[in-house]
Amino acid sequence: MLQCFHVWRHVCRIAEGKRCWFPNKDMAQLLGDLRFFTSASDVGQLGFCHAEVAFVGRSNVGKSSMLNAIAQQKQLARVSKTPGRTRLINIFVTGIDRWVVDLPGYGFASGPVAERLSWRTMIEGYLTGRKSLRLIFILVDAEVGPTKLDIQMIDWLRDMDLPYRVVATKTDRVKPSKQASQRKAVAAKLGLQSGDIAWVSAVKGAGIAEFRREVTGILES
Ligand SMILES: Nc1nc2c(ncn2[C@@H]2O[C@H](COP(=O)(O)OP(=O)(O)O)[C@@H](O)[C@H]2O)c(=O)[nH]1
Ligand SMILES: [Mg+2]
Repeated sequence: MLQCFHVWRHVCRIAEGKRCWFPNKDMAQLLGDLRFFTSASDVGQLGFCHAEVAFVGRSNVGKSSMLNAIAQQKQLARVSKTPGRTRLINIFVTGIDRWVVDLPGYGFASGPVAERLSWRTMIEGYLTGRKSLRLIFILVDAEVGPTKLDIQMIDWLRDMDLPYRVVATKTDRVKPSKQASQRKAVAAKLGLQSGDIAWVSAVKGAGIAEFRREVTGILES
């Protein structure tokens, strides 16, 4: 009986014109099923997908930890730590064609100028070159607040009219008594309200369930 219900809902969704490859009961598992798909250095190497979200932020901001937390897998983003892959666009896939894209971190101090330029070309090419890119999550450190490079990146996203959302990471490092005021301060530095930014800790799990739902919702659409 339950199975019939799921099949019926699935058929209805297709009839509504929403491309949906999974029966509804599997939707909750969407991020849990994430697996490494491929790496690329040029947006032109990437094929079609239905929907993708990207994660960007400075090196060490907690991107890999965040990916592992939302996938509820300990080692998923380890892949991107393989030498040679850390400065590439890393694609994780779930379902048939829903992607979570891990972009190389910025702000590595001592890289040669040519390397930094090629990083910029690669990232900007990717961020402006994907029709299926629904949202860019830009991670900032909750305790440190947005750095100069974070602000540059956000200004650029705004100039390019790209859809983004700020995610403050490592919120466990902010004292409980300062959580609300620090969230407000981080948001204000970017001209935003507290509620406009996600506030999460991959280590303590705070805010992760909510953030997971947010990412799942985007990939499902
Ligand atoms: N306290 C705390 N540390 C974190 C958190 N997330 C990541 N870290 C630490 O920050 C460092 C960099 O994390 P990583 O995920 O590799 O950052 P990435 O370079 O942006 O991928 C590691 O030592 C992590 O253990 C968090 O939520 N809380
Ligand atoms: Mg990483």
